[in-house]
Amino acid sequence: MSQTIAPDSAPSTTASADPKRDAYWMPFTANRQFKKSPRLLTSADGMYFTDDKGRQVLDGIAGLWCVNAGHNRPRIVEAIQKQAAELDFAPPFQMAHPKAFELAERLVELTPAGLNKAFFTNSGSESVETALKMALAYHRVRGEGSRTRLIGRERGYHGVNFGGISVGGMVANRKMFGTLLSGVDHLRHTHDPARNAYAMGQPLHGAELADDLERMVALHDASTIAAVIVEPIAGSTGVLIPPQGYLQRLREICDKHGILLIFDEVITGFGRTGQPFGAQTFGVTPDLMTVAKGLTNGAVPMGAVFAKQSIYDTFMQGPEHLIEFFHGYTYSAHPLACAAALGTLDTYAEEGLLTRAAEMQTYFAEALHSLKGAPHVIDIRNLGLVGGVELAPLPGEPAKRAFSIFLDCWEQGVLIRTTGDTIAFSPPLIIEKHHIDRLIDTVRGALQRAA
Ligand code: PXG
Ligand code: PLP
Repeated sequence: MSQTIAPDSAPSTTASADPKRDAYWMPFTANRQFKKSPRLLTSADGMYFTDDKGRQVLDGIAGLWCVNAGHNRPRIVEAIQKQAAELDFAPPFQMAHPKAFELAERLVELTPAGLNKAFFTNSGSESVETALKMALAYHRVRGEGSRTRLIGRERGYHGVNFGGISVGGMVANRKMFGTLLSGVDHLRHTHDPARNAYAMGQPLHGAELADDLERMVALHDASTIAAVIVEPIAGSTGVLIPPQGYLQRLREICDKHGILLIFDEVITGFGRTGQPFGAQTFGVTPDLMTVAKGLTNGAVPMGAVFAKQSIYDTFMQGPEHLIEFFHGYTYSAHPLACAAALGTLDTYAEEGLLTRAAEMQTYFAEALHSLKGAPHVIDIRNLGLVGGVELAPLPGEPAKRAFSIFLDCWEQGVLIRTTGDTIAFSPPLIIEKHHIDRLIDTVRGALQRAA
């Protein structure tokens, strides 16, 4: 007999200690373990969270790579409060509200030259779906509808929707979900500890890995390839900094073959690398660029896709009364999100935060690299205010050692993030030297205590 799904009336076998914690199915979380010993945050200010026991917890990861200006910033709080009382919602299709236009104008002053059109979404995942669809539709409108292939990269993270996991390269995020989008291929990732371990900033070796794209052109023919999507720095899969010359090479090959280059700047956007966008730090301009997270300082969900003028212009053909791009979200350019983003941009501008990572990166890099030689550490990677410390895995138990470091740091009042056996740092850009010292010293202590 085939297995059947238990009737809803069957008693739960997974009930948590506290029945009030049963209903919430948590994302990307070990639900049963978490509910037995939850970690709850109840408020936040500046560099610190407060937990439900009243402890102060230093935020070493800007929430989840998003709270770049630190928590509870007055301009953002006021903007949201005011907006909620003034205009709660405006339909985004065939209608608009003034702040959507204002925000787009403000944003394209910050983006790399040429990326001067902004399309709004509600998350990084939606931004990725939007950019992939723009790329496909762009070629089709131009009369090159045979360009349907999308190229991603191993160890890429592009959110969790079907397009994003198709071009993404995190195996755990893909393997449960069937055959995904067809016609997708992947470049090799650039992680090469044998040649690049403990590199400060951009590693020396690996520009030639971009030539994988030439191999794909040889295999599939350029006339079938629409776009390549990469993160300038792969964050979620362990902080992989692009080798010197790699992104330039990718740009050149894309240009040679008429392939669009998409940078997924959901993590690298809004000051993380020392310039407003990674594209500027690395000196390579993509055709489409996805952002989210730091756009509103994490305060209201919002994402965006920036497109080159020429891409936008390609869509603006045909009768003027017809919709040019059949895509959008109920909450695209939501008034609360626009208000939060405007408050965020004001805060970044007033405090010089979009270039502050460049000022802090030497101190941060030296502190981070002082962990070389600490127990279990096998590589350290950094750029701007992003850091990765890779640990040797416990034999046969990948990710467990790093997670034990995460738990130890949490006990010490410091929030870090681990992915596989890499500890990731991405502190708010307001971080001061004494916070960096505490962050690194706490991790050092945890490494010394760890099995
Ligand atoms: N692209 C990139 C490059 C990202 O880093 C997304 C897309 C998806 O964004 P949303 O807003 O849909 O989550 C991301 C998100 C981690 C971690 O632990 C990183 C992300 C999300 C969750 C965990 O590093 N980045
Ligand atoms: N599902 C249904 C039934 C809907 O009507 C809509 C939007 O109207 C959606 C999904 C998409 O929702 P959203 O626009 O918030 O992504």
